[in-house]
This record gives sequence, structure tokens and C-alpha cells, in this order.
Amino acid sequence: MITLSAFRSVPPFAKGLVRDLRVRWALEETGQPYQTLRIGQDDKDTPAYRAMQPFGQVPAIDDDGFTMFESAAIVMRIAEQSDVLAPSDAAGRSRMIAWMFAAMNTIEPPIQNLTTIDLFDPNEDWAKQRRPQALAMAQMRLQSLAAWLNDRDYLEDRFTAADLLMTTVLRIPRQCDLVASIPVLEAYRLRCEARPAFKRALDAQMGDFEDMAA
Ligand SMILES: N[C@@H](CCC(=O)N[C@@H](CS)C(=O)NCC(=O)O)C(=O)O
Repeated sequence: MITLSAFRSVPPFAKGLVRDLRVRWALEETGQPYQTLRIGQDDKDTPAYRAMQPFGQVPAIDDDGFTMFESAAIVMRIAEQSDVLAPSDAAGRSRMIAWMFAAMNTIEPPIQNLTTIDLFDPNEDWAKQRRPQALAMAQMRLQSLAAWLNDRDYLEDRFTAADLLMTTVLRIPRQCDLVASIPVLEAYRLRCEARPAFKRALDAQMGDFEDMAA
């Protein structure tokens, strides 16, 4: 059975956003059982955990002795093992991979940049100067994404692992109306989040936090 690493506890702003959610969602979509390895700050630097995740981050997986890290790479591995999250034709899979990279490499960085400013340094002078530019960059990328999604339900002609990743990225800026103010993107996010597998994954992540708090 797959063992997935997750944090034992996180600050409230991170609950429901920690990147093990991506893996949980993919596993729920494909119907694979898993268990969690819940780690704390002290566990991140142990040799055993660094062997699983060289940067001490979550998520990482241990799949019957095969270990792997990077949330998108893990999601891709899961998608490649099933038709549930990936098209069966080679061209369709290549298009899915392009969008997976777009989610991680084109959309997530400007969103994360803005969110980091808002959450950690909102009152710093440098942050006040930098934020308008960070906001403009994030808006520019999201407007392009909205233009692509304007007449589509999903990034391609069906839900894939790329939509799963993109949705988790669009969830990040909860501190502002960056996504909520773009109706096409908000509708897309809600459409993907309406999938029963997403709800199960989110409940599982939140439930793990609650268990440890009890
Ligand atoms: N690129 C990595 C990023 C993982 C990541 O940023 N994980 C966060 C939690 S969402 C983390 O472990 N933060 C603690 C740290 O970086 O030490 C992935 O997608 O797996």
C-alpha cells in the first residue's frame, strides 16, 4: 500500500492547501487505498525522511519500497497507471503533461509569490512596494488561463491530472480575490472541486490534522 507523508499540524492558513492534498486527490480519483506518515518539524531533517524527500518537504510517497517526491511527479505517476486521470492516447497524454507543467511552472510561481507577500510580510515597506507588480504578474497569467478556459469545462476535452494540479494551484490565494474575481476561473475551480474524490481528499487531510489535535 502507498504511504504518503503529510504534516501532523500546520497553521490555519495552510489547512486544506498542503501539497499532499494533490496526491490524496489523485489516489481518491483512481481508487487506491493509502496510509499517511504524519511528520512534525523534527522529522523533516532525519536521514530516513531526507532519503524519501531530499528537501524535507511534504509530500513524498513510499509505494511498497519505491520512494518518490514532488507532488506533481507523484500525481503523474498515479495518472500514468490509470485511464481515470489521463487520456489513453499518446497525444492526449502529452497535452496533459504540458498543462501539468503549466500549472506548476507558469501559474503557481506568480500565485505563490503574491500569497507569500500577503501572508508573511504584508506590512513591510518592501512588500508594499513589490505587491502591485506581483499582483499584476499573477493577474496577467490568470487572464491568459481564463481566456483558454472561456469555452471549455477543462484544460483539454476531459478532466485529467492537469486539472487536478491546476485546481490546487487556484486554491492557493485564499487571502484575496485574485481567482474569485475572474468568473471563468472561479467556475472552473468549483467545477473541479465538486468531484467527490476531491471532497474525500480534503476531508482526509483535514481529518488528519484534527486527529492529531485531539
Ligand atoms: N515542489 C514541491 C513543494 C513541496 C512544498 O512546498 N511542501 C511544503 C508544504 S505544501 C513544505 O513541505 N513546506 C515546508 C518546507 O519547505 O520546509 C512539491 O510540489 O512537492
